[in-house]
Amino acid sequence: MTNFDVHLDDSSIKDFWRDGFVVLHDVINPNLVLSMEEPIKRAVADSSTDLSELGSIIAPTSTLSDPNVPSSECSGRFVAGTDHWINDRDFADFACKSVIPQIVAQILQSDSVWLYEDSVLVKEPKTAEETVFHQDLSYFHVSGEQICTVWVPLDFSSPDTGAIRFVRGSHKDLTSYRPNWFVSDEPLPNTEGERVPQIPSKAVAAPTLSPGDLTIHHARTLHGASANRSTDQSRRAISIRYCGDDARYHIREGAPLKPHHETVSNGDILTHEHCPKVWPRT
Ligand SMILES: O=C(O)CCC(=O)C(=O)O
Repeated sequence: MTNFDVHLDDSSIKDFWRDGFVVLHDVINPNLVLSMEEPIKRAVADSSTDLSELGSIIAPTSTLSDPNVPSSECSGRFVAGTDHWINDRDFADFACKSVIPQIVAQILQSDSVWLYEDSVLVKEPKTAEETVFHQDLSYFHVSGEQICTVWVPLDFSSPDTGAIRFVRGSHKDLTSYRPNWFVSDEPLPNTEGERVPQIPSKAVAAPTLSPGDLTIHHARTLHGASANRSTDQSRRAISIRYCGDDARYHIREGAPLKPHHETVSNGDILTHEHCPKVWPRT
């Protein structure tokens, strides 16, 4: 029997499987979360050169600001990148050695957990771009039920300041939705599936979060995030994607590939060094 430092109650596990997401308040030491401020600054400083190499699919924000909002009120950038853990020890420790993998093992009800990727997602103050609704699974070259994303905010985040939001129960819909450009609902070229439909606002849950809280959503759950209307507060988040026992490689036409995906076949278990086992701890 694996020993857990953090014991989640059954209701959190039930919430995840019923709603497709769970909100966990005060589950991780806020000082640990805030210790990622400097690594995030490094990642953002590198982003002008690294985004394309890292396979970011964020479209350039300058072309996307809401035409109905005066430009003085939408001067912020939405900066994002992926796979920071591969070259930065702080990100690797956070994704692989913190309390997060064991929380994920409990939520996914999985004996083992593998890291799929991490990402940094910063919406500066006055960022007009919303993160449009999408389904993570359509970007991932894996399939299975035990696949999730953990979203860890470094700032207070509310619907006014760029909080993540979820379409309750949407993980039960087995439709494959085409991946989009994240800030535009235009699907990525050559991808398979349906376009993400219009989402009625009453289906959306938008939690308010502080450092120390996190959310976990199922890879099929439709989700997005609001604009950051704050004039002085960034919305910084680290998002980490994990797989459990039943996940297998499944290459999806048109979705961004990582180099090691060229070396795997559909149905393979996740054994690659760029998809390391992070739970149980070795
Ligand atoms: O932080 C955001 O704006 C969106 C996050 C997201 O969609 C994700 O982490 O899967």
